[in-house]
Amino acid sequence: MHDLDIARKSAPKRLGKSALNRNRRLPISTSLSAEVGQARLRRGVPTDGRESGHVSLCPRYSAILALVLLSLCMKTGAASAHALLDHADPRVGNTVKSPHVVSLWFTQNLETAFSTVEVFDSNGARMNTGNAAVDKTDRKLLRVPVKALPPGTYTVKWRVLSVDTHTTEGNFTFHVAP
Ligand SMILES: [Cu+2]
Repeated sequence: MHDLDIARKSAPKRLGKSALNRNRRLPISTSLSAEVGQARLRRGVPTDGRESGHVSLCPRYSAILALVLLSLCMKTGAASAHALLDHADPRVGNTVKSPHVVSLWFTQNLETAFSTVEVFDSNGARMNTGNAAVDKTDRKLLRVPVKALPPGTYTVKWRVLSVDTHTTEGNFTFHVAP
């Protein structure tokens, strides 16, 4: 599911600037050859000044490449969790006063355009007044405004696209106290 190829193809389009910078290093990490070091030299990437021979650069690049590979493995491992619901407000299963907004926190950053939350009453009537939006500063947070909710049980259905391009969905209920 989480091969590096997918991450490499999709990440630069979807991730922020810092992630882009990280991903520029990806081709190097996937090719453990001295030619890569030479390519970097030709492109004017700063070196330690020992331009005269790539042989002396190899151990240095090998160490860097090993670190990049290691961090990639760790990133990929974390990504395999997909975006799952971490917690919500109102809390899952809790009884609360009528909220104005339902907030859901996920385990991964979300893609705004493809992440939805809908709130239904026990008759299946839609109670959210607009579309869910990912918070601008916390992309793990998805919020949806709701009508004034009479006492009862409400079902929250969510479907999210995380930045690792995987879609997950789920639902939970909360209660509004009489
Ligand atoms: Cu995933």
